[in-house]
Amino acid sequence: MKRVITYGTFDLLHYGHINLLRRARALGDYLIVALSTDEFNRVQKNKVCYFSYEERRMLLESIRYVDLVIPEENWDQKRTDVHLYQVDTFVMGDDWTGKFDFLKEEGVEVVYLPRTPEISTTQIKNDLNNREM
Ligand code: C2G
Repeated sequence: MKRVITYGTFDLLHYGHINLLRRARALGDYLIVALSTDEFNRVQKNKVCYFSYEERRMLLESIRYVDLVIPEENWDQKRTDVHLYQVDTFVMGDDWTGKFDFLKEEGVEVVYLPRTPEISTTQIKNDLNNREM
């Protein structure tokens, strides 16, 4: 059983997120998503989410590619998470290329996948705001 993990906020879930989750799951047999908590988003990621952690968790758990959702509470838990959850492969979008290579020291394969270029949560918010004007 090859176990894959990825991390993120996944607010206003969109097809770019789904493209990432689908490809991450295809790298193994089991996909864990570490979902940024509201506190982590607000205090350390400077992100204000439209959906709460519980709402974002429910959405992620309804996706066929996702097997388990766990909380991401800080930047530093990855090194322990990969052992706690017996992870073989760590996956992130390529906007993070290089940032998590240290996980190779923990015996984990690190994969950065191309982002879906034309969509983002920020883009959605901006487009909706512009339409209202
Ligand atoms: N993503 C993507 N294509 C997009 C938008 C997002 O492939 N158009 C990917 C990102 O690269 C990331 C994942 O979807 O791998 C989740 O995106 P975010 O919710 O924006 O995650 P982020 O804020 O980058 O949090 O500790 C790591 C952080 O929690 C990552």
